[in-house]
Amino acid sequence: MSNIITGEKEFFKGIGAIGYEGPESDNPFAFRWYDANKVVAGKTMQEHMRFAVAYWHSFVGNGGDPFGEPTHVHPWDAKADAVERAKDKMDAAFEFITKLGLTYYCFHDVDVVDYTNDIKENERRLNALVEYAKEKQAASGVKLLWGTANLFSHRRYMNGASTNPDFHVLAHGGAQVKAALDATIALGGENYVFWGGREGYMSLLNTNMKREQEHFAKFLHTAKDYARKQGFKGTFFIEPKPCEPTKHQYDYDAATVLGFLQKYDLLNDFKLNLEVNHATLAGHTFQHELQVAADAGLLGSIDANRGDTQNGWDTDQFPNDINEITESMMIILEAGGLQGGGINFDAKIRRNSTDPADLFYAHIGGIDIFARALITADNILQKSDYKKIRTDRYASFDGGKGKEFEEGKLSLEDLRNYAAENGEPATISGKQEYLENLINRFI
Ligand code: XLS
Ligand code: NI
Ligand code: NI
Repeated sequence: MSNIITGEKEFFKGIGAIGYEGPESDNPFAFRWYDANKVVAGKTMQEHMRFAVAYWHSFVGNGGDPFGEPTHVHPWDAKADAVERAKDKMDAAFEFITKLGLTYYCFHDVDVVDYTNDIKENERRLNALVEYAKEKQAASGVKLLWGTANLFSHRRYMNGASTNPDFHVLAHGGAQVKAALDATIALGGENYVFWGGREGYMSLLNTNMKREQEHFAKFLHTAKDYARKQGFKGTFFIEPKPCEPTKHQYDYDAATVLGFLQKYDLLNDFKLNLEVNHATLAGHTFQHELQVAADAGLLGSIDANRGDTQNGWDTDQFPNDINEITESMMIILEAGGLQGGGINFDAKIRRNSTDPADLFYAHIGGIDIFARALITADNILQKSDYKKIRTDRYASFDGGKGKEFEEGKLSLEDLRNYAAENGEPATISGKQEYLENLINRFI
């Protein structure tokens, strides 16, 4: 838990600390499942989840869409001076996070404070807010889960940042990453994220894909070497996403990034930050992405949200699908947890959710879904025959010729002879519906 801290002004008046009240509670300002200190599968809920509030969606996003002007007019955005305005925003952020009783936040450089086109002025602004954040963190116990740099909004990045065909633009990306790394390190940030928003292409006709990907890898090495030299011990995360804003992004999905990290010798320092809506845009389930990462030892962190099954873009809604999240928590538990990361709500309230309370409802719902899913997933793994059914499907490889095959002792002729001697295999059910029912039974 963190102490509630407000600035000179209270931004979320009338809403106090959100506490655990249990599933029977009808208080919309309470957790029904998330009980931070409750122990599940050997760890407290807080240790499992490490929930983080995303600065950009919660305190910067304004509800504007391609068809309409902002609908969220933030009271912390009033002051004329950029640094003073940013301090108000930080007051609001820490008030919100501490009222929810959470212990982490995440930001892009430009979320913390507005940037100009002057690198020195940007560094001055960010430094001022880093000093302010240090005080807020010390007073509240809230920590930085990860920092990152926004290398996709400014017009100079329209053709990418580290994959831009113009070296001058790449260098500007480097300047921003340096300052964001310095800020992350100064604040004791536990991880640093690279989401390649425009690292990809709109048209292959004007793109040298091989050269761009080599630049991307070189850029990551350069940033990583700098951070390590400054004493950064945390993990770097790559966040896959297949498309949007570019037509094709190089970090398409977990499997693609795994191949990239392997090819460019980045596996020692980088893991994956997986986002639900990015998985579905790539044509996968979130569970698939988690399993790919877990099997490669790269399951670092999560950006929690959900997409809309009727829409083909990143709607970043708050999670509320209990089946999806329960199956995800089963994979995370079986993998031994997230490596270094946590669960960051990369999700935004809808354009027409305009009450200050809506931001609370959204986070409370998302937090409770994960907490309930954690309990359910642990029950399924501990108390059902789920694991046994899956293990038994592969029993033919546990001994005899199947085992010899796994050990590389059989030739193609051996396979042929085994098949010829043993006739037609029996049909063996995959029991999918049984397992689907089992999940629902425990929910
Ligand atoms: C956008 C991404 C972004 C990253 C951080 O789709 O999810 O928010 O998480 O740059
Ligand atoms: Ni994200
Ligand atoms: Ni996203």
